[in-house]
Amino acid sequence: MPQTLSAGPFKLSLASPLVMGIVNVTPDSFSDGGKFLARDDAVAHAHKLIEDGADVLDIGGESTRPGAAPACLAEELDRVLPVIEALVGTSIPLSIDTQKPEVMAAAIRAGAAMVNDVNALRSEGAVQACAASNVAVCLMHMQGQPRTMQACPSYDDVVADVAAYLCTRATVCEEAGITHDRIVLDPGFGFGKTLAHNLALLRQLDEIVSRGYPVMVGLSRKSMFNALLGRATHERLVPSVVSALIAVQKGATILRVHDVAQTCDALKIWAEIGGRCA
Ligand code: PT1
Repeated sequence: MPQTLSAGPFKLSLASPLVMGIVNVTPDSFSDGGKFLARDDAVAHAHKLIEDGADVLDIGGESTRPGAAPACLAEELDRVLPVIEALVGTSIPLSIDTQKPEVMAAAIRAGAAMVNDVNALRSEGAVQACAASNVAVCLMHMQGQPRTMQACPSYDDVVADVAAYLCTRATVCEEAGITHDRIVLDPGFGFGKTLAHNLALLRQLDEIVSRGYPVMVGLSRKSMFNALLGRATHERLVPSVVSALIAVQKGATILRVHDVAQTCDALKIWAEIGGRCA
């Protein structure tokens, strides 16, 4: 079932998987350049990811990795808006990775075509902020909050629970006027999940795909590869690319990754041997 994702002015074909490149705009505590350097770095990195073959860029100003503390609104706006403004003229759609409705609204005004929310638009006003425009939305499953979510994740049946939650959130969005062709679901690898939970979600990703919405996955460099393989962050390229390809074989159509060039290589091989593209 080849689908099209409607994201602002873009109609994105999902007949072959899309690669979403990650652009983090969080200040590097080791540099003296402060926020201007972080901005310039982010914009330069974004151009590199486009050159490497990214189909979409995901711009985020708040870390959501395990243990991370929330960013304040002014800080987050100050990080992401100049980067969106600098990139909005480029050829590919921009996604804003945020949980805050105010950041969503400002990013949409600046030209973002997609909202990627690890909180699945549960913040007060988030659904409305997206419904008021024609952006695509990615609804991700998370148990708990980033700061404490890995303390003791627990599910009756992780795949069934995550699928049911995502469908409920999609229904809320559709009732608010966000049409089906603007909605993407994401099981949220690493967000309140043990290694066994993450592996069950990857093994049975087709069950989430079968709900009829495009599925995005973010596996890139995550600590599940440390739990499984004992690999430090900089040693997770191969596991990340391999897992992304497994996700694609199970029906994922958007891959949120750091390593765009290598992921595109994997997809090229897969397409050449007849991966589901027709
Ligand atoms: C994701 C995702 C995201 N991940 C979507 N957005 C992050 N839609 C940010 C670890 O275990 O998967 N999907 N936005 C990054 N978050 C994490 C979580 C980073 C866990 C690292 C880990 O190492």
